Amino acid sequence: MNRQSVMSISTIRPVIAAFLISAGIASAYPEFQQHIVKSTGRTVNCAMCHTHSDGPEGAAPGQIGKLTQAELSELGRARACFNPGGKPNSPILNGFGNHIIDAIGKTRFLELKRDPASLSGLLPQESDLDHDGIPNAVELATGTHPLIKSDGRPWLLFKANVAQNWGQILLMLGATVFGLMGLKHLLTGFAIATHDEEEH
Ligand SMILES: [Ca+2]
Repeated sequence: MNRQSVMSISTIRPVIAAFLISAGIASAYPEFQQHIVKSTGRTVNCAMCHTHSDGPEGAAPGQIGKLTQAELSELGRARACFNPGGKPNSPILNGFGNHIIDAIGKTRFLELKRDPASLSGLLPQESDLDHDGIPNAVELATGTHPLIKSDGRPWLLFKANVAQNWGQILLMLGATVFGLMGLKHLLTGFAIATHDEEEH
């Protein structure tokens, strides 16, 4: 790539970014964040779905003003994922944000701005991106982060841990019960032996 090409890309990139921002194309959708905060009482920022915690607008890494030409192309492709199954890879969205658009499509997502409470019910109910045992849809509804394994409602994490490790838990319980039974028999045998010695 020659110097002229580099200069032309660096010249065009802010223009494209400014256009996307001014057109509302790169904007976050606060309706969803506001609903989660209101319904769960938890503090949730843009990082639940976006690459940057302050949202897509700005010039920091992960924000629209910092995107490379290739990332702008990916953003454009992601924007066109109006129907489910488009496999978007938007650079301003994180794995969960892209998962949402892939699952329900951009058109349905935008419709849900008027009914953000319905979003969790439309996501794949079994999908669990961080493998903590709590499905993404439940994490969204309870205000925890679907990509952070350690972030989950304690009771839900406890239930998920029990469900994932019930085999080991049964083995430990069994070993404990048999251990106590063995100790009981040992003590009983010791008591009998002691009693016999005293009689003789
Ligand atoms: Ca999870």
